[in-house]
Amino acid sequence: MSKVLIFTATYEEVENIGAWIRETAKACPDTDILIVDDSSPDGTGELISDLQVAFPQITLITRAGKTGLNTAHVLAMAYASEHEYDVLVTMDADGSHQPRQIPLLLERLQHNDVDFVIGTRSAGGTHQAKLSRRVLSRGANTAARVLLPVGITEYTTSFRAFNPTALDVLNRAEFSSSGYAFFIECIEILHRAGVRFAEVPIDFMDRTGGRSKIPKSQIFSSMIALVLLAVSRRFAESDQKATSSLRQ
Ligand SMILES: Nc1nc2c(ncn2[C@@H]2O[C@H](COP(=O)(O)OP(=O)(O)OP(=O)(O)O)[C@@H](O)[C@H]2O)c(=O)[nH]1
Ligand SMILES: [Mg+2]
Repeated sequence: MSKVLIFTATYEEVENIGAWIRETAKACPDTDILIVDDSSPDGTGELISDLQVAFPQITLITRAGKTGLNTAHVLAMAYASEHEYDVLVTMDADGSHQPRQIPLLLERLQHNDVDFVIGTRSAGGTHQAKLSRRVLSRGANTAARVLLPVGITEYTTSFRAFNPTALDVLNRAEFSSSGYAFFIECIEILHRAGVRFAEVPIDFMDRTGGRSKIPKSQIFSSMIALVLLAVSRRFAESDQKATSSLRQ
């Protein structure tokens, strides 16, 4: 039996977190849940604390203030390794990722021929969010596929499952990007380390309630970060070629 940890980060998700907890506990009973809340002013943390009575499998880590989604994910990866989980599942808590689809990712990872699984909104998955969001996701994923090909269709969504091999790689990594680009950089780091990938189709929805926390300025900064990652890959590849021709 694998020891699984399901993680989400919250900032002002009081309208969504109750449903997320109930649906996650229903989809994966007896599975531990980690939530990192950044002292949401809307009372998300207090609601999670109340729900811990009915759902004792929840660990809540409260940070002093809004510190970013990327650092919350870094914290969860370190936590999963330190507590010796066999699998870490990460996802958003706003209703975009469906807790009932967590078992799809777990089943794929349990075949043991891959170390990392990502839910894809292409290749059999669906993207049921509003048009502007679909255009944004499609644009970012197409650019990533062209600039950083790794054989998958999805780079940006945070609905993912990692085994300890993948977690070790990411826990040793030094990230250069934040925001959306952080999720692309994770894929690039895993790819360069030779980690084995798979994707499973998921159904992605618009957030159920509340509002987006990711500043729109991150769209531009993430595109720059993507280009920088692509340039760095080209340098790494030419370094490798130079080293192997010196050896011949
Ligand atoms: N702890 C923490 N969680 C965050 C932070 N920023 C975003 N989140 C959470 O990360 C998840 C994704 O953030 P969203 O605001 O939904 O970002 P998005 O999916 O790009 O935007 P939407 O279009 O509104 O869905 C949600 O569960 C947020 O509550 C943060 O700074 N700290
Ligand atoms: Mg969202």
